[in-house]
Amino acid sequence: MKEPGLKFDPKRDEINGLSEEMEFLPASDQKKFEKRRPRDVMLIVGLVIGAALLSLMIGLLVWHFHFRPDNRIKKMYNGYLTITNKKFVETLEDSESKEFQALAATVEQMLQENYQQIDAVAPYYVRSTVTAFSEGSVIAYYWLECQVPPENEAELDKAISSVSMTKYGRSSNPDTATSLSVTNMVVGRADPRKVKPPKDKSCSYDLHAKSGVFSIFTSPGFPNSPYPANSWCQWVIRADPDHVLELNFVTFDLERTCHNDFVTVYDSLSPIEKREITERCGTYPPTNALKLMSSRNVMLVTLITDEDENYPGFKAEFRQLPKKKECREVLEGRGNFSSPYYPAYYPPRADCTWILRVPESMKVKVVFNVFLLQEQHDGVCKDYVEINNEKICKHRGQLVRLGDTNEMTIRFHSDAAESNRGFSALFEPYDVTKPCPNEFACKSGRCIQKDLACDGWNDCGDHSDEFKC
Ligand SMILES: [Ca+2]
Ligand SMILES: [Ca+2]
Ligand SMILES: [Ca+2]
Repeated sequence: MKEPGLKFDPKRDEINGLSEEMEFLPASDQKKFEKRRPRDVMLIVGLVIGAALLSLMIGLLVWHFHFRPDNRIKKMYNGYLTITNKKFVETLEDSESKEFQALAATVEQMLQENYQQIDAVAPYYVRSTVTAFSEGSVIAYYWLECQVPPENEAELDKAISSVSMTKYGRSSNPDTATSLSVTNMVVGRADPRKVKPPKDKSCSYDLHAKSGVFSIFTSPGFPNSPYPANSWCQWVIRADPDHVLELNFVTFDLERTCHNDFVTVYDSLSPIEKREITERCGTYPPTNALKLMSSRNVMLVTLITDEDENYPGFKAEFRQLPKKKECREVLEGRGNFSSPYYPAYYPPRADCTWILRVPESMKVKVVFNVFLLQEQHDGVCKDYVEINNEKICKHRGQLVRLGDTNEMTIRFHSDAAESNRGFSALFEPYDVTKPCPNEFACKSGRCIQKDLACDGWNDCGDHSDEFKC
């Protein structure tokens, strides 16, 4: 600014002007006067252009750093972590309590410090908000908000899902009273439709289960009016420590298209996909009621609806049951067994074993009349029944297996998300010498009518009735 300012010295100009006036008038001197003019004009024009260019440059810089259209998009993640050096107290269930707010602030600060240490996250990190706590020692559920340009989105997703806070375990706060030991961090990208502002408490309910008796809740308006359009409702359900939750939808009638209206149940207090037990829409009659189980003492139910076609909604009942310490049984002779809590959906993270024994001269034959497990992803069974070292998660029709001896071990495993109805099975002794009296014996151990053998149809399921024809 200084350089052009010097040239355009108002004082000098004034003097020039004065001298010109003093030299005035004789018309004959017009020439001299005229001679000076173009130089002044050029100077002014030059100054104006210079000033314009300068302000344009400044303007561009200001725009670049302050007003450039912000293409960053808001991205929400959610998850939970386990704090091992804090004890759960009941007041932590109430988000208005002093204890809740103090611990939430400490966790939020720890999350902020940790996320800001990660190069791939720090530029996009906005804030963390703790929404709930539950037992074990203390589990904190939270939302994580980021602002990221679309081109960096995938990279951020990857960075966040691979963060393990065990590595960044302690808050750097030197005050040991607020230092947290953190393990078991689970976090994932939130489906934008399932994001509710963390502090929004509308249509949000906190419930506590009782033992033995069922408590009830319904979708808004049920049964007098359909649920409202554009709802986002949640029910936070808790049980006592060392209990699990049973949730039954007594009535369930939602729009048929799950993309529009849906209920999601989580094995967590965060609506996190990795802990989703199931997502349902449509209708479930009482004869095929939807019954769900949690793996711990918490469950989250959400109802999300779109702008039109509102249905009656649901009525649900829930109660708490003592958590089984071990899922292992030894059964002798013949009998029935089923996935845990059948016909309720099996709980996530279940591992059960059945040892089946029949008289020594016999073999064990097991028949699954119902077999509905989470289907495999990428060729891997997430939930499965293991028989004779074979992991099975999908089977059409009756599943029959024969043991090699008079003892058979059956294992059941479910992972952390997505449950299904499970299985119902029976076992009995199988006499190798006369396996199917008056019937045809399939290789699998299944018995079929004699006239179904060699009729050109695979009745056994393993083609053994069509082999030696
Ligand atoms: Ca709808
Ligand atoms: Ca599963
Ligand atoms: Ca056949």
